[in-house]
Amino acid sequence: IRVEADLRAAIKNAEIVPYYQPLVDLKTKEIIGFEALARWKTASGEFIPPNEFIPVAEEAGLIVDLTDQLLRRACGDALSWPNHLVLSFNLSPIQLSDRLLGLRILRILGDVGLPAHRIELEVTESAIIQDAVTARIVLDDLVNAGVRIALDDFGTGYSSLSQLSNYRFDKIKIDRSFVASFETNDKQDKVIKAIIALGAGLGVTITAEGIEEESQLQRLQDLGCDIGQGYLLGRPAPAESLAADQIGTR
Ligand code: G
Ligand code: G
Ligand code: MN
Ligand code: NA
Repeated sequence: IRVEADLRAAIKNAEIVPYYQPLVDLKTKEIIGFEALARWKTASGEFIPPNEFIPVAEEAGLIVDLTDQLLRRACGDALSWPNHLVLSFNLSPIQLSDRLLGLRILRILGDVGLPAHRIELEVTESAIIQDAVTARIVLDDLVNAGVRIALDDFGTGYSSLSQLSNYRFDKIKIDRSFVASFETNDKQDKVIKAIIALGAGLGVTITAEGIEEESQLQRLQDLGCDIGQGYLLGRPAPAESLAADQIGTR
């Protein structure tokens, strides 16, 4: 556990940066965008994962500054990509109970000059349930401006299908725990199949996370899953190492 002072310094020195993992269209195999994943590289070269420092940032009241910095940087990086590529950015549950969040995000987009339709925000169901009134205000601000919303980690936690009919999501991301076990578990396969059917019925794009094996990719393609993400398709990488063939037109 890092102390608040370390984190404060890391933010001040911009030691926490977004890495990018490709999101791939499973029909065409084209990259359609990247998910930004925060990475803290300390002066000693050690990597601290977001699961460790995001909660500390939230408790120490540093999440607003950290998010501001990461989002500005990610939007700046996305500006240098071809226009059709989308930037996907994670929001943690506590952030959705801040009713100024939407306006702050829109201000950053405006400052950087990234059009709202090029960004997608990943939220979880539990985040929406925690403070439903505020979450709706925030999401409305964003959606009205043209930002897209993805429901992340779908199927885990206190998931409630009511969120799907209460709010208009553009995308559902099937949690990687389903993908990890679905070939060896026939019921899991049926669950994934049902989620894909749900997406088709609602007109919502389905992304499968955590694809590590060729056989998983093949099965997801057979089931008609729209988008894939995972180590097999590409690991999270720093902006400067996104290869020209990744962000170029292929
Ligand atoms: O990249 P990794 O699998 O270690 O990410 C772990 C968790 O941290 C994931 O749940 C991811 O959504 C979250 N995360 C990654 N980057 C960010 C970020 O910039 N902001 C927030 N709030 N969460 C993030
Ligand atoms: O909660 P969220 O879906 O935002 O977190 C995504 C996390 O999953 C990131 O920490 C990312 O590094 C991780 N991840 C991405 N692809 C794979 C994969 O193929 N296998 C595993 N185990 N983790 C992955
Ligand atoms: Mn995510
Ligand atoms: Na997820």
